[in-house]
Amino acid sequence: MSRRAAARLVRRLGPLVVEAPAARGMSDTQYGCANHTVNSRRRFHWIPSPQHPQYRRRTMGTYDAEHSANKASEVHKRTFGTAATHIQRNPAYSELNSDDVSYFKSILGENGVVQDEDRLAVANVDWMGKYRGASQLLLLPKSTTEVSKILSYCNSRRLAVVPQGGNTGLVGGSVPVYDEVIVSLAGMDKIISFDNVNGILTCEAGCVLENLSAFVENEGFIMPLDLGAKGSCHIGGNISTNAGGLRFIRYGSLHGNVLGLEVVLANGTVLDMLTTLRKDNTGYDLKHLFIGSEGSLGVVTGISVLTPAKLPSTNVAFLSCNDYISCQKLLLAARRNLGEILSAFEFMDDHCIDLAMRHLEGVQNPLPASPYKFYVLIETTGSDESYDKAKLEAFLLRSMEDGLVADGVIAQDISQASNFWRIREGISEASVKVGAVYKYDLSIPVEKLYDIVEEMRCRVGDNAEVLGYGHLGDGNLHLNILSSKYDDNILAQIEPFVYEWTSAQRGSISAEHGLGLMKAEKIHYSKSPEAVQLMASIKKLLDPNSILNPYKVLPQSVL
Ligand code: FAD
Ligand code: 2HG
Ligand code: ZN
Repeated sequence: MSRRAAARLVRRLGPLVVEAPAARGMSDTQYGCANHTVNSRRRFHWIPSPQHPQYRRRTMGTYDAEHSANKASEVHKRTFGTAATHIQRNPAYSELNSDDVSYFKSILGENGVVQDEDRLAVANVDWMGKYRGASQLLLLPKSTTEVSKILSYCNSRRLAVVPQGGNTGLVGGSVPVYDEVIVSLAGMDKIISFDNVNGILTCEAGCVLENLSAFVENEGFIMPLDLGAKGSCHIGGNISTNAGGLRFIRYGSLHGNVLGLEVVLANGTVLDMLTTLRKDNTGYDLKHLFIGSEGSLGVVTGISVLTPAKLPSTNVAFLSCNDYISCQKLLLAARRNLGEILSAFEFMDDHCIDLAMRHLEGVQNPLPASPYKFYVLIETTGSDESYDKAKLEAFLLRSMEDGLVADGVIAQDISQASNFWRIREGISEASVKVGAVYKYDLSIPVEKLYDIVEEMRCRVGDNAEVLGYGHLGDGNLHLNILSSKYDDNILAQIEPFVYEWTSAQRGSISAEHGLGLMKAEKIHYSKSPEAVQLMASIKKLLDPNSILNPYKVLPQSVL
């Protein structure tokens, strides 16, 4: 080990006061344990969403076509997501009338039927303030039976429906395009049971992820997924988007962790697949059709999910690297040397750090203002405090010695760990503060993953700022392109190039956010015509009147 490298790491390992825990509303017992090991996962924090009046005020007006979206019969020109897509309202759908509203009141009561303009305005716009519909009705069922009655009625009347969870989706899937009835699962937020021997949670679809995390942590378990939107997103929304997030590298996909689902089909049929069995090979495993189908095949009402045991020792390191090749080598080294305790490997470029420092309140760069181009957040979670910490420290020293890590710091308490995570998780939030943001969520082989960021920088020049970050351990890049307002010329620099480039690498144009409205017409960049055709057949079988989440996921031409 070079003496310089060792000296730097030791310096960084010294106390680094970011913020007193009390100042962030934490009790002393929540953090700080022997040997500086962070004993708990990072703290939850609130992510402003458009539901919040403060946020709404700020985001309104970023969408250039917003005023034209108010009449059900207009053609929408979406100039942000996909090059000037024109979407025609499908005239086969009925328009809502007063008899419909009376029927919904008869099954849901007055409180379950929302026509109030302010509440509708919130439900009609997505988290980024980018996609806006013109629904006149928001329904709030409280049970599976009520969901079933709503869908059975909508199907017979041919009223289009958009299922909505926490409305944090990033591809325009959770809001209406025209006048679709919004069916929110927010009223279905009960935990049904928890098996604390096997760690199996059964709950309703409208439970907020953060609340479920708090519940299972109290029982000595953790949710298998975690993401920056945890304070608002619902588990039903997570399943419907097959959300990946920050624990994917350790616990894998929801396809592996979800044990059972209850789903209401378009015609109101309740499909009870809410099993809690670990193994069940009786016929086709139908739940997988609904995981990631973005509300286009059915409404998820109940979930059973496997929760891993909560382990006592967590460590978080924030590191800088001089170049992207070092990040790649570090990932390989982390897999080899941290193996069983590695629980996150996230990367950000220097543009992300600058943005986070500019827009996230109370956040500090753990490393001195530096010329470094890349930053990596590594988390380990294990069962032996001293062993885990020693292992991480040895790994970091070796990585510095090998020149993979330029500088780094290990969190000394939960407040510091929380600050490190806040930077990574807050990039998305910071990105929407700039004005306009074009978001791409790509799966690309790790060795090529940063090439597109650099190419995109050359393409857009000074017209926009390009950020590259994401779940490096999963080969998932978040490419964000920021400008002060949505602009067709910028969009023309980005699309279709970004899709063509990704397709040429045999990557995916949606690693984890889904296709929604933004990429419904782009699926062919990642799927063969035969696969798309089979998807269309499944859609027609399960939803022959196409009432569920129209204009989303699949191209109009195949439906
Ligand atoms: P919504 O946004 O309400 O809906 C998303 C889609 O699912 C829509 O198509 C909707 O129709 C459908 N849907 C919702 N509920 C149901 C239901 N019960 N039945 C049928 N269909 C339904 N995603 C990741 O994968 N990884 C991340 O790390 C990540 N981080 C994020 C961080 C931030 C700050 C934000 C704003 C978003 C992030 N996302 C991430 C996007 C992600 O898709 C969502 O946050 C989340 O999974 C969506 O849940 P939701 O309840 O908000 O669903
Ligand atoms: C994340 O990993 C999310 O932070 C959001 O998936 C990414 O906003 C984005 O582009
Ligand atoms: Zn992500």
